[in-house]
Amino acid sequence: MKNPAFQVSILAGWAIACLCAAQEAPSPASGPAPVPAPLRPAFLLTAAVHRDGEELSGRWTYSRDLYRTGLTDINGWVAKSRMQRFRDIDIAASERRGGTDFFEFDLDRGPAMAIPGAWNAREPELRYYDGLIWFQRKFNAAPRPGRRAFLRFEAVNYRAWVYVNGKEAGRHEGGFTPFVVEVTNLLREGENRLTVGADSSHDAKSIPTPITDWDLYGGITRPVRLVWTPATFIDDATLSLGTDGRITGEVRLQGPHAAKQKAEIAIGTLASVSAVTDKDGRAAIDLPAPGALRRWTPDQPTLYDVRVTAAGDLLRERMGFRTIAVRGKELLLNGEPLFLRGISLHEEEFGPNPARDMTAPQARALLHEIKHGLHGNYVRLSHYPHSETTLRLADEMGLLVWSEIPVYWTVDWDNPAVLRKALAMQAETVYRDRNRAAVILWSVGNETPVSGPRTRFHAAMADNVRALDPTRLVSAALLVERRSAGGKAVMAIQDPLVDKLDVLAVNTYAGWYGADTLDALAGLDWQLPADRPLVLSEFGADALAGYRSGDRRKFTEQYQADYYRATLAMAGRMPTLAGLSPWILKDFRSPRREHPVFQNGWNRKGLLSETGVRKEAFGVLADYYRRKANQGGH
Ligand code: GCB
Repeated sequence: MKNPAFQVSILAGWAIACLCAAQEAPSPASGPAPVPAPLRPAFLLTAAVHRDGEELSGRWTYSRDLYRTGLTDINGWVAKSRMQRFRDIDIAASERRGGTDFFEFDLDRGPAMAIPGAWNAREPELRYYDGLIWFQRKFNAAPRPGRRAFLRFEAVNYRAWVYVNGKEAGRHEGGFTPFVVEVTNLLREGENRLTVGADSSHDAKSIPTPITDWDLYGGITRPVRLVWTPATFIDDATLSLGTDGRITGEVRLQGPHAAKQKAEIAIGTLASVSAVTDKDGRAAIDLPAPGALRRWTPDQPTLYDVRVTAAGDLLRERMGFRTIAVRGKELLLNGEPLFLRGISLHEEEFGPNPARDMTAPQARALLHEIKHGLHGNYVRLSHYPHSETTLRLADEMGLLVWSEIPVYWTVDWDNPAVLRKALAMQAETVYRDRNRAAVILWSVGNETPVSGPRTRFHAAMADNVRALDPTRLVSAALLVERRSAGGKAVMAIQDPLVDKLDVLAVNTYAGWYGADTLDALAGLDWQLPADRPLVLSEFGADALAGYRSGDRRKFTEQYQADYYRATLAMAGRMPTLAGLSPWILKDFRSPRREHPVFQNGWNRKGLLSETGVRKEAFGVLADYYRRKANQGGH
């Protein structure tokens, strides 16, 4: 019973659905990429954790759907299986009637798993499941007169279909960014049925493609929250400190009475200001930074309670205020030189079976190792937006952040629809995190081989992110080219994208991949643009914790430690070096890494094993950062 015409219409419908989350952006023509209009999701619900609502975490029942039946029996074409998600079957009543109704995918009686979290870690039989699973959670609610109800998903990897009481509420594509669907008119008194299809499969047009170096991690990986608002509500509020000493930002209302409302903003007890919304419900904020304002720094990460009131609604945030800028080859935090003592991090908690369930204690433990174990002040959150919990903790604990979306290795550079996806992901990330003082760098890509279409794609991303947020710096983790000149090995950045970047960043693995020995690193000559700061966004070598030999054998702890010594010595000869984020804090799951003795499904470049055991190289980097920190500055 295959119906090809119908399948095409589903795909077309999907493409439309992805785009309706954001306004259309122009696609790159040949020649220089145009500056696209900033994209804005329909609803943001900024600071959702502080809003009136209910977490829908807990046990959700589920049903695997390897043949994607739930996506092929819509629009009137009836497959043999009966999906519950749009039929809203009362199974208990059916049973009372004698159990004669036919249906499959019985989500009421299916197995259950803890949500949030990736299914791959929940059941052994789902370890390498890559496809569609339907989840169901029932909750009690009652429509509230004059109030609106929303479901906010912090992340579903990679695509999501959301149904409430059998009716579609929304769809989303992108595994690491939040989305909001309004359910005011779908809720009923009493028990409500929420059904979510989560599809982990990636393809040539997804971001990322299936070619990565991290685990599949499918599912509802971050919290889901039911949020209640007044009919007219504050959807978003943002503030930031500029290098001109002023705090600027905006408040956005949504709803029938969003225009001509007085919005009042208070920054702790230091300052308050008011502004009136325009016809679109937007009020611009501009005030001089109060004299007593304490600047946010990694050493003193001061956060203020920010309260925004308008139209009877209240939005609460915790915000820090700092400036970030570049002066020649220097990075400046609050006008003072900054060296980024960092490390890269995947979103994986400690333990032998991570589920990407980033609770506050889990995130705190990881960030604590960076801040207090390594003496760091910076973390590269690779290769996708990490959980909001992690970002809020970085603000609170004082760790600067590099943020990126998974435009990684390759994507379909020539495809305007893929570019629109990337721009929408960027927008979702920026709107989510722009109130985090910790975030200083937006990266537009990781290790993408240079070509015309690729550079135009990244250039459009760089323009987009600047338009969305002019207050932060733009970077990308670039590939470095190794050449021979006059018998010497020369490392150089040959990439036209540098013109679009404030901060240059390169990943270098000389001494691990490739032919260079560790001793050769001392002779590598780096040719770098002199006018911009450079960050080594990655370098690293695998080591199996506890594996030692008397020599420099690969995969030993000594090799990794010597690799760090040699690379840090090389870095010391780079005149524009402004920071480091070696690869990586801890071992992480990757189906790409199948060495049967040393890896077994884990990338072993961690300075910590998967359970948190420190390898020798941890001490090498910690000593280096301790000395750097003692030299003063941030
Ligand atoms: C890289 C990638 C990172 C990999 C790493 C490796 O350059 O950016 O995602 O995991 O190398 O271990 O090779």
